[in-house]
Amino acid sequence: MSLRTRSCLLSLFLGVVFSRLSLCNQVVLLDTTSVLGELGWKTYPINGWDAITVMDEHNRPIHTFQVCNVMEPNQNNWLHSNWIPRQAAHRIYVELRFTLRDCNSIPWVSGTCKETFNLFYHETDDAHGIKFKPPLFTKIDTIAADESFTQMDLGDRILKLNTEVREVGPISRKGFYLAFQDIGACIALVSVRVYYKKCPFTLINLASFPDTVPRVDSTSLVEVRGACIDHAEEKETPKLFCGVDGAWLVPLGKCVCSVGYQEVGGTCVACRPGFYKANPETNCTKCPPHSFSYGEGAFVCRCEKGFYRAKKDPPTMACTRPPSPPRNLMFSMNDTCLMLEWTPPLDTGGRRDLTYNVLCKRCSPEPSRCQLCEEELRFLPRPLGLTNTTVTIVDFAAHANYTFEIESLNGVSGLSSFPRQVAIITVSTDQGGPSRVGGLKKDWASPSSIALSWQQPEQMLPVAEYEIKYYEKEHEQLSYSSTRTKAPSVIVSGLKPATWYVFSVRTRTAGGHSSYSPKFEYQTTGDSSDMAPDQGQVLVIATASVGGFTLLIILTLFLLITGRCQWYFKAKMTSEDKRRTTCQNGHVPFPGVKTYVDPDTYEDPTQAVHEFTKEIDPPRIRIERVIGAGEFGEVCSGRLRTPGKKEIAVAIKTLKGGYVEHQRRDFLREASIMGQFDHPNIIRLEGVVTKSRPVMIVVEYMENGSLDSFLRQHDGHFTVIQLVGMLRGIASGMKYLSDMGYIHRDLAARNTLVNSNLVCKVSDFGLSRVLEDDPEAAYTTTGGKIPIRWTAPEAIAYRKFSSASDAWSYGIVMWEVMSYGERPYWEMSNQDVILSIEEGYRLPAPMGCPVALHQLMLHCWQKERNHRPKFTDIVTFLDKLIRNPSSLLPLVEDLQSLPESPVEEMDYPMFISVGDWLDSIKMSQYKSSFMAAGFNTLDSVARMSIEDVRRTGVELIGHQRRIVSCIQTLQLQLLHEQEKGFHV
Ligand code: ACK
Repeated sequence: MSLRTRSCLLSLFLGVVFSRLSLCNQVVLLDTTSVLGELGWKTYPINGWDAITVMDEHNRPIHTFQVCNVMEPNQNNWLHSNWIPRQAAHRIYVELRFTLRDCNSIPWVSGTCKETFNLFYHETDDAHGIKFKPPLFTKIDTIAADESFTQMDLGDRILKLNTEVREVGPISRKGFYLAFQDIGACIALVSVRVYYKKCPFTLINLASFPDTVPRVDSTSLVEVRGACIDHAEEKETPKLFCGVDGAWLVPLGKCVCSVGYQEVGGTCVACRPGFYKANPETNCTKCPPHSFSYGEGAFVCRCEKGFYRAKKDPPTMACTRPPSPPRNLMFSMNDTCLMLEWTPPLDTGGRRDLTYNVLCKRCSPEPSRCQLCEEELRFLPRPLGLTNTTVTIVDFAAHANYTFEIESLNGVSGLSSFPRQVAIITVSTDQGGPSRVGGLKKDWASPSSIALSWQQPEQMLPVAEYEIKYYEKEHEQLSYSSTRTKAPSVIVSGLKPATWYVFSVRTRTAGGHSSYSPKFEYQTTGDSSDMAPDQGQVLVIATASVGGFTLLIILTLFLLITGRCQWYFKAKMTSEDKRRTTCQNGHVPFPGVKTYVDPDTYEDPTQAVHEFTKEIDPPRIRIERVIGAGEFGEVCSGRLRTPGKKEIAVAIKTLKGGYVEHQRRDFLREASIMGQFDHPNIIRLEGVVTKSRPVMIVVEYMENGSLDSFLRQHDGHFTVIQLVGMLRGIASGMKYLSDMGYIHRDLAARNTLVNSNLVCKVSDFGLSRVLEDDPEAAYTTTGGKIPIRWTAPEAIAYRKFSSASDAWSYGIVMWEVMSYGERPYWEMSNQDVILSIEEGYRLPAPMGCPVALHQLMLHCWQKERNHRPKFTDIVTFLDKLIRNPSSLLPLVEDLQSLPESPVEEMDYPMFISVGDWLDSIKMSQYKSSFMAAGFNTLDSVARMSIEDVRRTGVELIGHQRRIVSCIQTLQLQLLHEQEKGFHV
């Protein structure tokens, strides 16, 4: 764009009528002041007009024409220009600058003196000169001076310069001549400028409008359509109107910068890398999460690897990925319905359009013989595209094993080549879900309450709670009430006197609900109450069993620790010993239980690898990313395809190149060991790659990685029951290993892996002999490398490793779990740890640790290894705690703050006020909150639910637990008082 055009543009302002225009809207056809050479204009007659050229201060010629024949009559002096091309003009403007002498100022002039001159023009296509004839010319106007001068004094040159402009048009020939007729005036024509007007090139609303010549007809405008500038597009047709005086009028419509570009100072500039513009009407914006743009001018950002955009996703949306699998898949079943329930995936992939598909396989005992079974079953509401986290299945066959895979999907699942992840559950229709409760019996009854108890069902999964349904026998059809308890007993209160009630109970476990027990009918006593003869006794037992149950456990453990109960374990061991037979390693396995074979006993270790592992064809493995580093090489995550089976997620340990033979042997040793195990709490070996490079060990993938870092990342996130559940899993895995005769030697939270369902699995077997890899392992004085903080004293001192030393390590793992990954013995040096253990010091209970668990830890850390619990005892003990969660309520810190003789103290005396009661349970700080919430009588407190406790403002979980457990005792006491009252 020329400088001139730009300056014109500056003077043009959007949306207004451009009244004050500079010269930029004029196209000059002739300007005598800029002609450097001869003008070559002609005069008639010769002695009429004089052409006088003077030089200005820049030495440029000023062409003037003068005439002053005022004394002589009948003057007719003509001056005519050269041929002036019209160019695009339809209407031309002639600007004359001249001086004209006042006749009065000239002495002696007669009436011949004039003060005007005439302006003429002649249109012609012929540019080659004309033979001058006045009649050829058409008069434009008579020109008079606005100012005339009285004296032409060349000394001080007082010139009064007149400027007159005349309009001529329409003109249509290729050019024209101008002529000036003097009829007796005294004139000096100083300059002649001929021009036409145009609306100049301009940029408005990102559109360019070319130079436009206005219409001759002054009443109509020229409509001009603009062209969008580079990288812009029409939003609405851009238009301007060119007015007759060269002014642009009325801008309409506009262009906008195209996608990938944004407007900066009237031009369209490309979006920078990392930015994009998908819509012409917006500005460049930063790429949404999980997407990027490398180049300039991006109109969309590309998704990062592993992330996708569904067809209907707008480019403004973050890229998303398929969801992780559903969690906590559970089932419950009755005779006709099987209900699957799960919780949504941890990772929804960043989308809300989550759905679930249920796939059913029916498997015969031979695992490879599975067939799809969706067709056979009826799914309510349907098997695919579920939006709720539950599905009911009917029409299933009895005595069948169904495996259900629940897959989470979202809008990008179909775009990912990554195999879908599923949660799997196997349901045996023989099993009927959790076992039903049987033997519901009445312990006692009062006019308003009935106490019931029942047998705990024998089953694999611990009972989370019991639900008791009851209704008045007479009003069966109307409604029923229900209550829940964690213990296998309940006091149902608020009943009518002398009324028959129908009760049934069901259990809830991680596997879902059982069906209800058969119905039992019991009656409340009449108002004049005749309590059962043994009622008093029952009450005492009930009080003791609720209030003091935990303490009984603690007491038992205490006796065990002090050796008083050793007979129990010894007796057990003796009977077990009898059932065992000796095998290699001095291990005593159960008959019929597979025994671990040490690969080192093979002359050729490769033989052990062949025997205990499966060789995997490398193309079946897809390595996806590195997740860590092992001693032998990287640990990666990836996928394993097995013909006829679903792809599964795996972890792949690799042996780095350049290894020597003994390193390869040590690396594969872990696989030979792992391949012998098959237990849900032991990491499962999928296979090995030994026949090609790199050598690999492929194991099941554990989504949450190692337990220690997982706990540290989720400090305080889990309930005690969840933590105990994890510990139970580890104990169960260890029981399996010890039953197999395998000694781990490096059991620690860092060597335990956690999957997405919080299932913990014992891992790291290869190093059970050398421990080279464990960063915690330190050299002992006897030369071995040992993880001091986790290892039993006899193993540190004289390398006496056994399942009992594994039990010591298990106690440390318990401590790690309950402290959410704290480092055992904190920053104490290894040497100090050894010395303090020798002196009898043991790790104290972590904060919030139930007494029962710390006692178990202490039990595992007995100096005398034969006094430590066996893993089978640990599993049984933890199962009991899980079945009786109230036994986990007393925390070590609670006990420490209570006076001695806990059993008696837990049996509270009868209080007069709520304040006294809160004082007695060391919760005085909540007195005013209880009062404010209206809980100002002991009766009302006894009816408080956990929600009520929270609502009163008790926020600390430990305090909530304490108050709720004390409310249970209070209820019993009040009941007891009430019953005593009946006797009075
Ligand atoms: O704590 P992490 O995430 O869990 O980092 C370590 C890393 O590899 C080096 O050992 C992780 N890892 C090992 N085995 C597995 C597995 N089977 N599944 C998932 N992660 C694993 C471990």
